[in-house]
Amino acid sequence: MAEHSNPELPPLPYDYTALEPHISGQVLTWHHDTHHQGYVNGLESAEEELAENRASGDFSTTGGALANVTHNGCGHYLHTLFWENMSPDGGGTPDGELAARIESDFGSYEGWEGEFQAAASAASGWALLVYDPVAKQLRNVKVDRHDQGALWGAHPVLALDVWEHSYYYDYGPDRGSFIDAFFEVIDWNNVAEQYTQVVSSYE
Ligand code: MN3
Repeated sequence: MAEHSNPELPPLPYDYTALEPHISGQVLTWHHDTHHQGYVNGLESAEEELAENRASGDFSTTGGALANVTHNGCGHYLHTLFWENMSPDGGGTPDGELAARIESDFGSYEGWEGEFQAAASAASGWALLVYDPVAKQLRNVKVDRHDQGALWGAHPVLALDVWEHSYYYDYGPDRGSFIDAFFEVIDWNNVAEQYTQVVSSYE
C-alpha cells in the first residue's frame, strides 16, 4: 500500500523579490509564507480530524472536515503550481508542442489569451489552463474560491491566483494591470513541462 505523505509547504522556486516589479517581495512573502502555509496547515488538520473520526467511529464533524480537505487541498495544490508557473526570466509566448496545441484547441494564441484573461477578470478565485483528458483538449476554467467551477478529471497546467491577497497591495482594485504583469512572468518552459507530463499519460 502506498504511504501518503503529510502536506508540506514547498519553498518558492526563486527569491521573494525575484518577480519585482511585477509582483512585490512583500506580496510574495505574505502570499507564500502566510496564505499558502495556511492552506497546508488547514489540509493537515482536516486530515487529522478525518482520521480521528474514523478511529473513534464518531463522524459528527466529518462533513465539515471533508469540505476543509477540498478547500485547503485545492488551495495548496493550485498555489504550488502558481509559483512553479512563474519565473524572473518569464514572459513572451509559448513555443513548440504547447504552442501548436493552444493554436489547435483555441484557434490562435490570441484566442486563448483573450479567453484566459476574461476568466481571470471574472473569477473570484483562479483562472486555469487545464488539460481535459475526457475531451482530450486544453480548456480555460474560471474558478471561484479554490474549487468552485472545477472540471472533474482535468489537470491544471497554468494557474493564476486572482484572490485580492494576490494583487491588492501592489495594484489596488486594478486587477487588469496585475493580469498583464502576470503575463510578464509566466514561465512558458514550466507550463510546457506541466503539459507534456500530463498529456503523455493520456495520449
Ligand atoms: Mn492565493
